[in-house]
Parts: sequence; C-alpha cells; structure tokens
Amino acid sequence: RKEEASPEPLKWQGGGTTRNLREIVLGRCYSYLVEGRVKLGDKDCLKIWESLKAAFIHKNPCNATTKDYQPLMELASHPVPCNKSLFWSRTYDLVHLYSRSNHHFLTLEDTFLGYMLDGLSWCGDPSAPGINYESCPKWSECEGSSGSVFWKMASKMFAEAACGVVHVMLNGSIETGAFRSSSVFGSVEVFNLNPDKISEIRIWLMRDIGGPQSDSCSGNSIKKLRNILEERNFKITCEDNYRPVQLLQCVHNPGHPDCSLCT
Ligand code: C8R
Repeated sequence: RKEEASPEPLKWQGGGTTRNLREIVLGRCYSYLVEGRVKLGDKDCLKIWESLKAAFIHKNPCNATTKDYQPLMELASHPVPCNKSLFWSRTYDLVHLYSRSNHHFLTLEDTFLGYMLDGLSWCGDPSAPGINYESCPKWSECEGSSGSVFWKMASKMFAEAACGVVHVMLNGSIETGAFRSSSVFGSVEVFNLNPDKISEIRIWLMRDIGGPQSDSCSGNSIKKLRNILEERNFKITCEDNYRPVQLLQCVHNPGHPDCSLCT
C-alpha cells in the first residue's frame, strides 16, 4: 500500500514569492510610466522585469549580492528633485498616507523602483522552476536574502541622490526609541546622505494617536541620531508631532482626545 505523501516542510520562514510577480511588476511598471509621481523618459518594462528575474531565478535565496541587482538599479534609476526626499522608519502607513496627500514629498516607494516592488516578495530556488513560491528567507534568516539586498541597495541609492532640505519621519511611540541603528534608515541611509548636497535634515517625530509618547526630540535615541548626523556635518532640526502630519492622523481618528482642536 502506498503511503500518502506528506507535504514537504517549508524551507524558509518567510512568505514565498508573490504569485503573478511578473504580471504585477509589469503592470506597476506601465502604470508608473503613465501616472507615476516622477515623469520618466523611455523605460523598457519588459527589460526591467527580465533584469529582476535574472537577479534571483535559480539562485540560492540566501546568497543574493549587490552585483545581482546592479542592472535593475541602473535600468530603473531616475533623478529625484531636491527638497522632496522623505525618509522614514517604523512609520510605513503614515508616511505613505502623507506623501500621497502632499505631492511635495517623495518616499522611496514614490520613485519608480520602490513603486514597482513595494510589498512584494521574491526569491530563487536552485531546483526547477527556479522560483520559490512557497517560502523565502526572512531578513533575519540570512545576510543575503533577496529582499534585504534589494531594499538596502535601493535605499542607498535613494539616500545618495537626496539634495537640499530632506525630511525623515520617525515613530515616537516605539518603546525602544524612535531611532534604531540597525534599521535600514539607521544603518544605510544615514551613512549615504551627502553633506555637500544636503542643506538641512528635518526630523518629524510622530506619536501614534492614542499611543504612548515613548520618545521625543530631546530623548536619547534622537540625541544619538543627532550626534551621528552632526558628526557628519549636517544641520539638524527635530519637531515633535509635526502638525500637518498630525492633522492627517486625526482625519482617521476625529473623535480621539489627542485630536481635540485645543491641543
Ligand atoms: N526602505 C526600507 N525598507 C523598505 C522600504 C524602503 O523604502 N520599502 C519597503 N516596503 N521596505 P522599518 P527601516 C520594507 O524598520 O528599516 C527605505 C523592508 O522589508 O520600518 O528604517 C526607505 O527609504 C523593510 O524591512 O524601516 C526608508 O527611509 C521594512 O519595509 C527606510 O529605508 C521597513 O522596516 C526604512 O527602512
């Protein structure tokens, strides 16, 4: 009698490659060319997909390298206008809500490259068909996971390109502090900002509506960030609960005491 085949255990701890990755990337690519936040010259969406695919297909998903992603970065790169770059850490929903409502600002996800791959996951598999749709390594599982290599590289490029006045939105409700030196912002972007091109860095420290005010502009974690940046010759300012962003938080929590008009 044949034993019922039991499903193979998952290789990796993270979710697998996003189904229909090719169609999603191509669709987002064409959409951005029509209605994206930055007007681009000609970009070849098929070539862009092919270069993403070539970066990971049939490969060990823990051994991704910057070399794998270099062609994609080059095909998708474009200039970012001065004064518009908006960095963030632990404020994903709020920062994108804000950048969608105020087109003066551009996050990495509002640039062509970030827009195409935001929220997707992908990884290779040395055995056929070369793409693992079941599981992918988490960032913590190995140094060279596709996602971490890609986002660190894209973030580095985005930081290098920033000029004029740049902004960063951090989360003041995180108990361990708003600035984390192991985050992509803290470990990649901070060290790739160019003091010769940037006149000022403005930090917005946003507390969650109804959340704790765990950190503030005078707290230790912001002090640490300030030290790193001042050491690198940047001019820094920090504002707690920057009003235009707070008003946007309040659109979603109009009745909350934190949102009463007199505060
Ligand atoms: N950046 C990094 N990670 C990004 C990203 C991005 O633009 N976009 C997405 N979707 N991700 P976090 P951080 C994914 O702790 O580490 C750039 C990645 O899977 O909230 O400081 C961006 O320019 C990543 O693990 O923030 C921004 O300024 C989480 O979302 C910083 O780096 C982000 O984790 C944010 O990175």
